[in-house]
Amino acid sequence: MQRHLITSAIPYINGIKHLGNLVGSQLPADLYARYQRARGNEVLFLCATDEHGTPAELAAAKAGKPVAEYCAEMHKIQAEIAKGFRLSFDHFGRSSSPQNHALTQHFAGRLADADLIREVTEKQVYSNADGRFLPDRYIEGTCPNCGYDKARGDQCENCTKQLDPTDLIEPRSAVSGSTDLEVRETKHLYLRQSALKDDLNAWIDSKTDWPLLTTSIAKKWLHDGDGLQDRGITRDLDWGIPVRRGDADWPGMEGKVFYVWFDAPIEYIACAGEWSDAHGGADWERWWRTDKGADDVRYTQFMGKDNVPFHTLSFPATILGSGEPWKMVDHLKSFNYLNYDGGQFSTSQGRGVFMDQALEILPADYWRWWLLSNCPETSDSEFTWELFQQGVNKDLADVLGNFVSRVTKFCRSKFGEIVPKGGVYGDREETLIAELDARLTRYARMMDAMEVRKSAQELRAIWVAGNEYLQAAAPWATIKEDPETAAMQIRLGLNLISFYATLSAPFIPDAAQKMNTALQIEKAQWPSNASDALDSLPAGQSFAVPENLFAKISDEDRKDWQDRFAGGRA
Ligand code: B3M
Ligand code: ZN
Repeated sequence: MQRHLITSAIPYINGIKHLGNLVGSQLPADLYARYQRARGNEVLFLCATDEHGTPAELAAAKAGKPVAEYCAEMHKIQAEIAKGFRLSFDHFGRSSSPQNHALTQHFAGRLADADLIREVTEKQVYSNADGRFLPDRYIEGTCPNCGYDKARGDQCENCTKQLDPTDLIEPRSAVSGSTDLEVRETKHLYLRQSALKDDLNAWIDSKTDWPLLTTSIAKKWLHDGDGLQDRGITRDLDWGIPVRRGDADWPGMEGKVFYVWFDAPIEYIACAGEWSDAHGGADWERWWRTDKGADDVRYTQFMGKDNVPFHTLSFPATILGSGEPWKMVDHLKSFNYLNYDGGQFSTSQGRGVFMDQALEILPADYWRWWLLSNCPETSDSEFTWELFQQGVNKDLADVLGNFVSRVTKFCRSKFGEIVPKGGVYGDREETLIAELDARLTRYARMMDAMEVRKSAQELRAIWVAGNEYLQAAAPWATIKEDPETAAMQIRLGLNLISFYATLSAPFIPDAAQKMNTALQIEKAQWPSNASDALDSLPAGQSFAVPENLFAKISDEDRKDWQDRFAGGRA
């Protein structure tokens, strides 16, 4: 049995996420976690809300609430929506947890002891119009690297370069738009990433099986231009993790907090502690400390491409610099962007479909299937209502749903709600089984490799093979001459439903559950081969015709939704 530690990038607390966020990290991470569990492996799947930084402060101010209260409420809302999408986290934590406070301060202390932190008196942008220091994200301007004119002070969205606000050309306040900015002096801590450059380089070089998207971004920021820069890891904010050196005060750092990107990835570890506290003190160190059993853990991270530099450079620098035996990521799966109807999804502009709205109009499986089978894996991809309607209607309703309904209803009308016996499988069945065997192997290989789209293609092909078999075998015709053979064909069909339920569950868990319930299967086993799997339902076992698994999306619905979402969210 393998052990898999799986984390998804932790979503910001400042609002409900859109479908582009979902498909870039949490959803594929869930697919992988469900698959690994189905293979009988031990899994710890963690996610959390990312609660610090200016986005949280400003969102709370906008909502007219104290920031702690706002975060607690939004965490509950995000957790509820995650459940709605069937995201099967073992724990959905909070980066503001006491565990993360302690661990973040611990790491800072270790880094300081290793002489990897320096104090810098620095100039910071102060907005006279807004009467405050402007956090990095709230300064906009032109990217010095690529010329994009809406680059933020922490990072350019367009070219992914990590920036400092003073790098921006023609900076302005994103709060008020004011250009009346001045630079004032204040003291901050810097993580000396540059001192770790060789270690980071060697570590990244050892990751020969990483996707190109991941390594190319990492290598770019390691070597391009002036290379790896030291990063400021403190901010002048009220809300956040107070700057301390382990358990001790940090003279001169009073009133400052750690930068959100310093403590957010540490929450991956702290979250395991939260999980443990919520589960009767389960041993979390065997997942995270290589000196305490985590050396045989395989750790996979999922995230959008804009998060890659923080996970390939900054966070590894924190871990390597601590000199402690923490588990480091083995595989980093990153995604491009999903676009919305000819433009970008945008939280700030309310453009696109948001997770809560999606669940109001259709159940989770519809979204899970479409998003995963069209995920922005090797390039950006696009959501349009037409494509969504086509994908759902064809794959889920016409192919899978229709198969299940035809087989079970035909059986009920001719043989009753009992698995019929019939004769032994013939040539047509053996040909199908051989095809399914090859596809099963390939499907598992693609799922192991986290090739999401290819896995979806293979699963679809497995559904199609059953449909084609049914069409060719035509039990409704066979039964007139040869009821024995028709019974055998239907027995194969019922077995196929059980096969589909197991293989499809990582993508569409609710539909899989309905299929299993209909067939009275309590605990599905991952099939070791198609031949055994298609001969597993005992003749004579009763079943119940399930309600229709998927309804088609009508043109009328599609148009309604198109209009409803065209205006953006308030
Ligand atoms: N919250 C950004 C994002 O949601 C950030 C990820 C943190 S992962 C440690 O895209
Ligand atoms: Zn840029």
